[in-house]
Amino acid sequence: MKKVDAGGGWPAIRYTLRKAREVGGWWKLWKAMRSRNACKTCALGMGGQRGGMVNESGRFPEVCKKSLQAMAADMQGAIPDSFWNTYTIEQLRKFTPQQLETCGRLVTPLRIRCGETNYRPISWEEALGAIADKLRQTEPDRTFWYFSGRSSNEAGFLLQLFARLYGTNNVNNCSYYCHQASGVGLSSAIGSGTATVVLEDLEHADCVFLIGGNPASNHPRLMTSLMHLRRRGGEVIVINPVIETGLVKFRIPSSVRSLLFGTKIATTYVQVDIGGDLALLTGVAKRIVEMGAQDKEFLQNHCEGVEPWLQSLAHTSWDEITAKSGCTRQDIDAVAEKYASAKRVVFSWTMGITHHVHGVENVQAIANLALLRGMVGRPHAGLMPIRGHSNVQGVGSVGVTPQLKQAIFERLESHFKISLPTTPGLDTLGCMEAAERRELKVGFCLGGNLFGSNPDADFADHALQQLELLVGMNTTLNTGHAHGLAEDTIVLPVLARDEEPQMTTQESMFNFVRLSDGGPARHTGPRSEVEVIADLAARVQPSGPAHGPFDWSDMRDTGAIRQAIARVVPGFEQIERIAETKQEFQIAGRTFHEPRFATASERARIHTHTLPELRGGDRQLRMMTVRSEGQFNTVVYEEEDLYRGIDRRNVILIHPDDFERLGVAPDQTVTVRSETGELPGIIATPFEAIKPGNALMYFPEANVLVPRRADRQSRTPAYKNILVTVE
Ligand SMILES: Nc1nc2c(c(=O)[nH]1)N[C@H]1C(S)=C(S)[C@@H](COP(=O)(O)OP(=O)(O)OC[C@H]3O[C@@H](n4cnc5c(=O)[nH]c(N)nc54)[C@H](O)[C@@H]3O)O[C@H]1N2
Ligand SMILES: Nc1nc2c(c(=O)[nH]1)N[C@H]1C(S)=C(S)[C@@H](COP(=O)(O)OP(=O)(O)OC[C@H]3O[C@@H](n4cnc5c(=O)[nH]c(N)nc54)[C@H](O)[C@@H]3O)O[C@H]1N2
Ligand SMILES: [Mo]
Repeated sequence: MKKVDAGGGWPAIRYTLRKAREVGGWWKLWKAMRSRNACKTCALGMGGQRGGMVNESGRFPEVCKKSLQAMAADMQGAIPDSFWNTYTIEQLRKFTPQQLETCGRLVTPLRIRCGETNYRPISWEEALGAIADKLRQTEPDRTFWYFSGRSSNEAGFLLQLFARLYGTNNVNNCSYYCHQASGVGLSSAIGSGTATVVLEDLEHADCVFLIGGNPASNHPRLMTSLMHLRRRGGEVIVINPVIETGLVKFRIPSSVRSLLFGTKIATTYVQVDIGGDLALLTGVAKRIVEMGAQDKEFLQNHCEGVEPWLQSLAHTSWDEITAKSGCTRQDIDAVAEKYASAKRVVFSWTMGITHHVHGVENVQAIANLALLRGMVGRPHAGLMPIRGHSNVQGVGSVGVTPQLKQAIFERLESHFKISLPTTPGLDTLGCMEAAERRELKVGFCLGGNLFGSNPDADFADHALQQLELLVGMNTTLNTGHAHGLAEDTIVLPVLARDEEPQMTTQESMFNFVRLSDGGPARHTGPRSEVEVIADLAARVQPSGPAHGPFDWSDMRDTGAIRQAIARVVPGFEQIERIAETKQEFQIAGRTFHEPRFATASERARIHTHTLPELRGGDRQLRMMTVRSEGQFNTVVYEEEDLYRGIDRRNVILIHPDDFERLGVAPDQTVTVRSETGELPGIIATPFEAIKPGNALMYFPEANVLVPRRADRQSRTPAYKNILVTVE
C-alpha cells in the first residue's frame, strides 16, 4: 500500500462524505455533530455548550474522522432480536472487532450462562433482578467495578458511590491501562495529577514537545494548534521511535492552505529507542545544565530535591545516556539547544511514555526537564498529558479510583453521614489477577472492553471465565461480549451521551467541565446509564434508615447527582447549578500559572532516577503495540493503516536492516513469540520509519504477546516494551 505524504486532508474528507451517506445523509450527520454535547472520542474537549465541533477556544469547525466514526456507530440501526438466535457465541468469536461493532446498536438486555450456545434477549426486570440477587448474596470485596472513560461524570460518580456503600473499594477505570502513570508521576512532582495548562496556553507557546504519541491519528484536532504554532514560527520537537507521517506533515481540513499544501509539523524529530526516553530526557537536562541554560532562581525558590538531581546529572556519563536512549550526542544537543532558546514551552506526551514499567519515572523526568527552565507555574508553558477517552479524566476526578482522594472521602462521610470502606481496593490488573485466582465472583463494567484491553489476552479470557457473574453496560458489541464469558454474563444496553434524556457533564484534558444537553433516543430499549445504576442500587439497598442515607431513586436525576458532586469533589462547586447557568467551567486548583504548587511545601519536587538498560538481545526485538488511524481502541474500523501505508493488521513492522540479523526474509510469514504467548501467521513487513532494533504491532490483536508486567508505582502495563523473537 502506498503511504500518504501527509496526515489528515482529503482522505479524511472523503471518509466524512462516506459516513454521511451511511447514516442517512449529510443533514442528519451534521445535526448530530452540531448538537450541544461533548465530543465522544478523545479528551481534547470539543463541543458542549458552544455547540458541536467547537473547541475550548471557540474555534469552529473542528472535526476529525474519529468523532464521525463514533457518531456514525451510535447512529446505527438496532440489532434485531432474531440476531441472537441466528448467531451462536462460537460464531460471534469469529467476528472481527469491526464486524461486531457494525452489527448495530444493542437494544435489549442479554444473558448467556455457561453451557448455553446463544445470548438470549431478556427483560430489564430479569436482568436487574438477577444482578441485584447476586450482589446481595456476594461479599462486597468479592466484586469489582471497572469503568471505561466514555460515561458521564454523573454515571461515574453514582456507580462508584453505590459500589462503596455496597462495601468495596475495588473500583477503577481504564486509566489504569492508560494515563495512570501520568497521574501518579505528576502528583509526585507538583501535587496535582492533570494538565497544568489550558488550551489558550498552548495557543501562545513557542515550543511544544510531543513525546511518545501520535496525535496526528489519535488526537487530530491538536494538529490545528500545532499548525498555528508553526505559523507563528514555533518549534515542535517530536520524540518517537517511529517517524509518524502525520507528525512530519499534516493537512488540516479546516484550513485551505494547509489542506492544499500540507503543514510541516515537526521541526526536530528524534528517534529514541523504545524505553529510552528516561535516558534521553536525562541527557537533555544534563546538556541544559552544561550550557548554563537552567533557571537557577526558579530551582532555588520553587523546587525541592534539586541538589541530588544536579549531582546525579553530573555523574551520569554521556556514554551511559547515549547507550540507554539509543540517541546520539548530536540528537541530544539539538533538542537541548532548541529548548534553551524557547521561552514558552509546553511538554506533551501519551502512551509511548506511560506504557512502560518505568512509566511514572518517565513522567517525572519530563516534569524535571520542564522545571529545570521554570516552564511550570507560568502562563503559556507547562505540562500536558494528552488524555485518551473523552471523559476518562472526569470519572477519575469524581471518585472512580480504588482509594478516594482524602478530601472526597472525608466530605462524603461527613456530608452524607455514611462510613466508607477503608481497604486499599484493587487496580484493574489487580482485579483481573484476583479474578483468575477465583477470589472475585462478580465483575461489573460501565462501558469499555475489559477483555480486549488487557495484557495477556489468554489470561484475560481465563480470568473473566472464573467469575460467577459478569455485567457490561454497553452501546455496541465488542470482543469482550464473545470472549471471557463468566458463568453468567449479562449485557445491559445503554444510551450514548447525545441520547440521554437529561443533561450530563464531562471533563476535558484541560480540566474544563463540559455540559452535554443529551437528546432524543435513537432506539427504544437502551436506557440511561444513570437510571440503570440508580435502579440497581435501589434493588440492592432499599431506602430507609436501616439502609443508609440514600434514596437511590432520587439519584435518577442527574441534577441531584451533580449536587452531591458539588459538595464532595473539590473544585467542582460550580457543577451544582450548571444545568441552569449553562456555565461550563475550569476546575480550580489545577492549572498553574504561578509557581505555587499543590504540594505541602508549595514547591515542585524533582526526582532522581537510575536509567534502565535498553532491553533486548541479539535475536530479539523490542516491540510496541499501538493503534492505527482506523481504530478506536479495541474497535477496529478499518484494516488499513493509512498513515503508515500498511494494508493489513496481522503484521510486525521491522526496520529493513534487522531482517538479516533475525534470519527472516521481508514479507515472510512468521510466528512472533514473547514470554507470554505466540502469534503465528504474522507477516514480517519492512518498515523504514521505525528505528532498527524496535518493532511495531497492532493493539488489540497483539495482546496475546503482552506480558502482565506493570509499572510498580502506577500499575500501568508495559504495552510498549515487549521482547519478541520472530521465527
Ligand atoms: N484514532 C484513535 N484515536 C484515539 C484512540 C484510538 O484508539 N484511535 N485511543 C484514545 C486513547 S484511549 C488513547 S490513550 C490515546 C492514545 O494515543 P497515543 O499514545 O498517541 O497512541 P498509541 O498508538 O498507543 O501510540 C503511541 C505512540 O508512541 C510511540 N512509542 C511507542 N513506544 C515508545 C517509547 O518507548 N518512547 C516514545 N517516545 N514513543 C514510543 C509510538 O511510535 C506511537 O507513535 O488516543 C486516543 N485517541
Ligand atoms: N496492547 C495494548 N493494549 C492496550 C493499549 C495499547 O496501547 N496496547 N491501550 C490501553 C488503553 S490506552 C486503553 S484506554 C484501554 C481501552 O480500554 P476500554 O476503554 O476498556 O476499551 P474500548 O475499546 O475503548 O471500549 C469500547 C466499548 O465501549 C462501549 N461504549 C462506547 N460508548 C459508550 C457509552 O457512551 N457508554 C457505555 N456504557 N459504553 C460505551 C462500546 O460498547 C465499545 O465497544 O486499552 C488498553 N489496552
Ligand atoms: Mo487510553
